[in-house]
Amino acid sequence: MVRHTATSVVTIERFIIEQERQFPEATGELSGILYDIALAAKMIANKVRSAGLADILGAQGTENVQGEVQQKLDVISNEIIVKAMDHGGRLCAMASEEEPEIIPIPEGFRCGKYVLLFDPLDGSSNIDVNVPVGTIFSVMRKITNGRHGTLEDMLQPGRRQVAAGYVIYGSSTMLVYSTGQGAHGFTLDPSIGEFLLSHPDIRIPPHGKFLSVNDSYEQHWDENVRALMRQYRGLDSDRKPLSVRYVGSLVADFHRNLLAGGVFAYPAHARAPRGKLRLLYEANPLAFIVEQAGGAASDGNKRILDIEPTELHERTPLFIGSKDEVGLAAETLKRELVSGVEVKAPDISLPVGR
Ligand code: FBP
Repeated sequence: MVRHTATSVVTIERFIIEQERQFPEATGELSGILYDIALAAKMIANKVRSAGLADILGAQGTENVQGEVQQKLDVISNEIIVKAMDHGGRLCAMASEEEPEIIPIPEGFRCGKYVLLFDPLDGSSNIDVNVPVGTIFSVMRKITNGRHGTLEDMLQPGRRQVAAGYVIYGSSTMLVYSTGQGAHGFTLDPSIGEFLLSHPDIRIPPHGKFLSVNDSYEQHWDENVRALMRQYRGLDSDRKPLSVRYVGSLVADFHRNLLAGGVFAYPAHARAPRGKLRLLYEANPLAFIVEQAGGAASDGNKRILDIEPTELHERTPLFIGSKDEVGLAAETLKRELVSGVEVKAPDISLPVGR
């Protein structure tokens, strides 16, 4: 495999082909899916960039299956991805945060051997205030017989992903993805409309600098979570305090911590007993990326990628980022704490990222 540097002028298409060449049995279908996602990302970036000028800011006036108000750009991004992906003959079904049910491949289009799960525009409630938003995607191999993909094909544990990634629409537009051969970042050069390799083989620092958490939920957290947050802040321990950074856009918070080191935490709490973030198209793809970059992801009790999904839109608590801080989360949250005193400490080993 050619070792590129950040200065090599390498388009994402060329990089995908070079990675594919390492698998003589590859058919090119997965590469085709990644091309189409890159194309959809360019189209969404164009909409997001000009959102303030075109009448596409604000709410659509509808709610999605999560009971969230859909932003106009949520609906537009969802349509762009479905239209970019449904006719390539590589997918047999899709699932989106914005759609209650599985999205079938229309009759008349060939069905392929993969399924795509995606969050078309993560953090969309931030669009109107010009805060970075993102697209998150996950690709799984079809496991059922028959032409069309089914719920069973979607409900696979994250460790079975064959590719995953995200796009961040921030000061620049970046696409970060992995097919299990490291995590690589590409920056969109708007002057030529190409994603160029800018961050080859991303490695997340093992010890974090930043803590991303919405602590307005502190009153609803249980004692373990409070104990964990105190440690992240360097209280009750000799740990160096983490600096708090919270944008409220998962992709933006995750991306910062991936490059600079840190932990994003969205614990379960009394009002959200299963957390807020969705397992299949938010936690799983980002967990795949962070492990490929040497980090870790846990729900506080289990490795995210080992969770066996049971519902299409199920939620999960999420602790993701630098290995040391995620390890501390698993260690602290597994402790039995009775009125602040530890009563039992189980074995907490987390698998080491790539
Ligand atoms: P969606 O916009 O895709 O529903 O994402 C959920 C999200 O906005 C994340 O991006 C973000 O991390 C989180 O919710 C913020 O939640 P809260 O407002 O409770 O802190």
